[in-house]
Amino acid sequence: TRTPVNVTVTGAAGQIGYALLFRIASGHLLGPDVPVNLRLLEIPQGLKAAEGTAMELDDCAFPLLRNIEITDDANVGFAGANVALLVGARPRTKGMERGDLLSANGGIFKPQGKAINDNAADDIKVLVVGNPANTNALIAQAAAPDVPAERFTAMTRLDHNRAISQLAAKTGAAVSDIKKLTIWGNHSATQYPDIFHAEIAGKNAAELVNDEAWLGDTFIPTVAKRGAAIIEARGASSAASAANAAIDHVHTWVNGTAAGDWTSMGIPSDGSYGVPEGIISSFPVTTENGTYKIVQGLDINEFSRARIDASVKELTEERDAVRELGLI
Ligand code: NAX
Repeated sequence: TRTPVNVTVTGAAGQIGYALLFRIASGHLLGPDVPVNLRLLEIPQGLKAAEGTAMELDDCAFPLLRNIEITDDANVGFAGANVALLVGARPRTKGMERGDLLSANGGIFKPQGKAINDNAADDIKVLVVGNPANTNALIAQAAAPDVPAERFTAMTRLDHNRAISQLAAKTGAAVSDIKKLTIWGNHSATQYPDIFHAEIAGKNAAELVNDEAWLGDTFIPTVAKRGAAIIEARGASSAASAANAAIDHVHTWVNGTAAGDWTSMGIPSDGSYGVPEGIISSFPVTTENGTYKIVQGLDINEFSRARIDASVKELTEERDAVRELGLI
């Protein structure tokens, strides 16, 4: 039998946490033959609810779930962690400026990055879900100098999945026929869902759609503003779909992309496609044996260039702001 993998989830008592933990414990994160230990990290006010969730996890009698530990101490929460899902964050509240938001989240992600640095397993993989996800990941990464920078990633897989679904609806294609879609940039309203290299049953998606007005006026804003539309309809922000995307992100990272396809991940830039080195930006990536590679050599047309640049500009501004705040 395999050694259990230690999976840490922060914000475990929140709504994404509730949708996420049962799927991790049932084997959807890592695979149907991989036992897991769960570490639930919460703030003191969240501990009791996390204990309730742990009771329900017990009651599922998941064959793959070995043990559950609940803590408000990051050093304990990340001890021996192989996978860390950083979900808990400080949301933007009314009247909050970007600087306030970034410094409040710096107060969470800087100490968590240090706790990962000091306590996690050597093969630690980190996914930041809590917003602003890309810059929170940058803060955590900067606080973990002993962990290879590429282990810190931010979630744009929900945007990726949303874009596939919108494209399937527009073209009448099956979701499973859509490949090579890309989310570029920030997980924010400036993100750029790119269909120019996407394929639908082997044919170029942009050529099939052949409707630049739909692309600019409908597709891109629908994907970018989907989070707000969910809040409007549901009265609460995306939870199950966000948890599903976190599962997809880690599963793909660990188990690889399919031949002839790629995925989107927020990762530290190596300078590819003119994205400044070091910022955590979304790219098309392939994965194999637990590592990822940026897909190289894609032609970037003018339409795409302008949108990638706009999102990257927002990321460099966020980076400059957290640098000024002494968070990186
Ligand atoms: P909830 O408010 O339901 O849950 C957050 C939980 O985090 C709470 O239980 C809180 O006690 C806990 N928490 C706060 N600070 C913590 C800390 N320092 N350590 C440990 N736990 C802490 O939010 P939820 O709906 O679950 O969303 C979580 C985050 O995901 C938010 O930042 C949200 O903006 C972000 N999202 C990111 C998405 C993405 O695609 N990257 C999409 C979905 C979601 O909006």
